[in-house]
Amino acid sequence: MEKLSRMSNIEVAAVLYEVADLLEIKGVRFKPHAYRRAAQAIETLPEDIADVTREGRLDEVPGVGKGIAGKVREVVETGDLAYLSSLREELPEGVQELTRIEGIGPKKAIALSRELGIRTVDDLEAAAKAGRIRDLPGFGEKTEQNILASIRMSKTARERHLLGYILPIARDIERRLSSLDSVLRVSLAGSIRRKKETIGDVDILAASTRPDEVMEVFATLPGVSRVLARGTTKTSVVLATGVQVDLRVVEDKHFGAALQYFTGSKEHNIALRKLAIARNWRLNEYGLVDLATGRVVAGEDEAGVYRALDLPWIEPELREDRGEIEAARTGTLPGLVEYGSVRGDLHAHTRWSEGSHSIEEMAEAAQALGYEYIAICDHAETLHIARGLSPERLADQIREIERINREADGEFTVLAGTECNIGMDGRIDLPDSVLADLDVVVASVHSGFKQSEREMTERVATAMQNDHVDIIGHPTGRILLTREPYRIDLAAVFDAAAALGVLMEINAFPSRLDLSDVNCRQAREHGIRFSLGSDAHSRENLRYMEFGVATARRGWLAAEDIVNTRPLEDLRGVLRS
Ligand code: DGT
Ligand code: CA
Ligand code: CA
Ligand code: ZN
Repeated sequence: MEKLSRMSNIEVAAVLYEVADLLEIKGVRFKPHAYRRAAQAIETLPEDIADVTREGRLDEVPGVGKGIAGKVREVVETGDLAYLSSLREELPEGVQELTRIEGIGPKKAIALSRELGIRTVDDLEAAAKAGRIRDLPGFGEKTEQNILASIRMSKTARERHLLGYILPIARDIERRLSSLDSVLRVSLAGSIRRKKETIGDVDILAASTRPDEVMEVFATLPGVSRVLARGTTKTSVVLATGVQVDLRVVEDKHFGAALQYFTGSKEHNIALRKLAIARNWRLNEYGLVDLATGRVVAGEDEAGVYRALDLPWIEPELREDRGEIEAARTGTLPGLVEYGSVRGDLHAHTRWSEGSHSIEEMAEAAQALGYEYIAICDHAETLHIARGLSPERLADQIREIERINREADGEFTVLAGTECNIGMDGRIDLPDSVLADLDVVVASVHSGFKQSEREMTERVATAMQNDHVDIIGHPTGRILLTREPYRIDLAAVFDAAAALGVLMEINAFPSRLDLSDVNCRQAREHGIRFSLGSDAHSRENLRYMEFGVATARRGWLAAEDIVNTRPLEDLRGVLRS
């Protein structure tokens, strides 16, 4: 007898997340954190939360205490939570939606709702555009402008998704499809194959003689929440995470041409088509056809399409019409850094500051990834929100790292590092005597983003004057889909860094990817060398490195441009002593 409703782990977690948000809006302390922790645990639980609940094992789920366990049981059994409904009723209408806009806290949201009757982001945008917000006490003209800027960012955020979060999901679908007997070939296509930093939708291409069967499996995959359109050549679905996935099924003989076409970018395809037209050929998703004779020149495999146009195959990451076709034509395509060529991670956090795992756990995970070394770069003291280390604690950490290295006996090396903070005046928040004891010093800006371009440029340049600084961390401070880069004269920073031998980080954390692909390419022209860092806050995060490599590849970088593709001894030679 199945009495329980079948709430998925994600649905149960969503209820707890909303409770956390509402408690936070109300100004309740500690409880939001507890609800969020429980939601995270349930979201990533390998078992079905409904089973765990039924078997009375909720106390085994980390972060689920007695109080929250009762709530979880109610959600699982009834599909609802009375506590959540009452929280919703307590707040003026619209407050929850408004607080999703960066810069609008609970107080502002309540004022907007009460004073101006603003309930939705659309209301808010209209009011800001009409200049009706500036006169509210505590708002002003500048706030009104900031609100409009934040709304613009949040609109893009609703339409696009971070590569780092979507790629594993897309690969999972790819794997499920490739295991079908009816599928001959399958590949990701579109921006996700080009590894663009954000993804509008996921495109997948399959070759099959039985498209109906493939579409049936696809439309009923776990995680599909809505089928938008269903056909034999194209089916579009929306996943629970809100991302749209398009599957196209073609005949095997068209697979190469279709893969080329649906990988894009659109601009790359247009440039490529020009080469075909110049030969009186036609290039589309079915193939490359000689219009004079009707002969099919290519179409079965993708490299064949490029070969027929006298081009080498072009890596998907380069297909943005940024000169790659010209480079291919003249044999000057860069030899891109490979995904497997990183030998160590130069930016990882541990439990010593805001990370979740010990130094040893991080080292073991890094070794399991095939690395030779990892640099532990916890925050320094002034970053209080991240529980930064005092010079004394850092000295303790260095001793701990020395002990671990003695035990590892050369099999693997932990580098002692820091991610120190660049103060408003460019000063580093650790004394030189401490910096001198470290193998790797990453210096980053974490506050004061509103400085003028001149001040910020000066600030970073001052930091680089400190001989101990090896790397500038996440050099533009952007948070994808949330926060624009701070104003800074990158060309000036790159020139100074190249002269001083300071490295620029490519921070691989999915929401950062900083430097960006375009900035990497620009930096390289200024003679910059790069370091790749995952900015991992847990063992699992070390896998983010892939997105940093993708960014480097999209920035036309080779292995030689990136210092942590080198063996440890070489790397030590590159870091400033
Ligand atoms: P996205 O989804 O916004 O991150 O970017 P894409 O590049 O994945 O774009 P999407 O999903 O609209 O289309 C996938 C690919 O299909 C695109 O990269 C190139 C190809 N494509 C789509 N529409 C057109 C078109 O009108 N002309 C050409 N030449 N190619 C197109
Ligand atoms: Ca797409
Ligand atoms: Ca698409
Ligand atoms: Zn940082």
